[in-house]
Amino acid sequence: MLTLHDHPRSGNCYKVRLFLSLIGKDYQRSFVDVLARKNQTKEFERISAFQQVPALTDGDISIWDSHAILLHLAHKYAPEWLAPMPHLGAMYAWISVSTNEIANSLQPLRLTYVVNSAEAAHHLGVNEALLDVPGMERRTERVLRRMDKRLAENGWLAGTDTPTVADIACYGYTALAEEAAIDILAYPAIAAWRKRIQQLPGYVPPGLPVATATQTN
Ligand SMILES: N[C@@H](CCC(=O)N[C@@H](CS)C(=O)NCC(=O)O)C(=O)O
Repeated sequence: MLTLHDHPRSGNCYKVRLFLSLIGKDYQRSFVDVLARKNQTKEFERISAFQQVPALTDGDISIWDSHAILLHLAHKYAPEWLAPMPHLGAMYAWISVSTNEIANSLQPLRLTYVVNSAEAAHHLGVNEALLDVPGMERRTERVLRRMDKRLAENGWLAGTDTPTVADIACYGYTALAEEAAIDILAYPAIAAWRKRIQQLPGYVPPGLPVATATQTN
């Protein structure tokens, strides 16, 4: 049985919950209350080197980082979600957009709306006075414009006929854009792509009642 170390408000965890559901893989959920800093234990560090969620336990293997988990799951259980040549490079490039451009713009911007600025600064590892919200807004607009341009030309980010793990990686926080006060209708190709993802068999929306989770840390 797979175990997902999870937090219901985390967009990174949502990527993994969504993908597990899309590929029809059963798993159990272990709630790690990162907002209450219950992740800062030696026990959790053995599973997740940076003590962050998501982390996945698959038999003897522990994997941390949403993108590493998506790739592990696709390679092991759902290879149809990996782009073939000549689209493989584009798949990795868009996964990289999720790990860098989105993780440094929309993801922290949304965090500043979801928790107070002192908490956001703590989780981002910066002094509260240095929390650069206008910079996050500028970077968010830039990455969404680029994604919109790509998706106006291709139905899926890797340029394939069917979605790949790159779409799930980039969807995680794009699905939560409204929580960062973004009007997604300003990006019509992204809005249409979000609808296509929402129509995939097995789709689950972001967010979970905390009560459905089991606290283990
Ligand atoms: N690169 C990682 C980032 C994971 C991450 O930022 N996790 C956040 C929740 S979304 C976390 O666990 N924060 C708690 C902490 O860093 O103490 C991924 O893509 O999964």
